[in-house]
Amino acid sequence: SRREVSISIGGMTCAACAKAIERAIKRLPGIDEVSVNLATEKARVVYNPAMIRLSEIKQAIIKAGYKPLEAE
Ligand code: 9UX
Repeated sequence: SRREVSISIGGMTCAACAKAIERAIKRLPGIDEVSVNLATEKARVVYNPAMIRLSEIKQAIIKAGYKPLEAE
């Protein structure tokens, strides 16, 4: 199955920040699509919930140096 989530992210100040988060998420298992929007401060992620948990995606964002906030 596939799940789409929008995660608000704090701490991005430039386009390279957004690209760094995209790279950090893309290399995780079970990720189908990622796009990070600097203007809205959100990441849209499509993933396979049988392969990865939302909490693991959030951990990758933290590890990259940013702050995942609420997800919907
Ligand atoms: Mo440029 Mo964005 O150093 O943190 S990547 S501001």
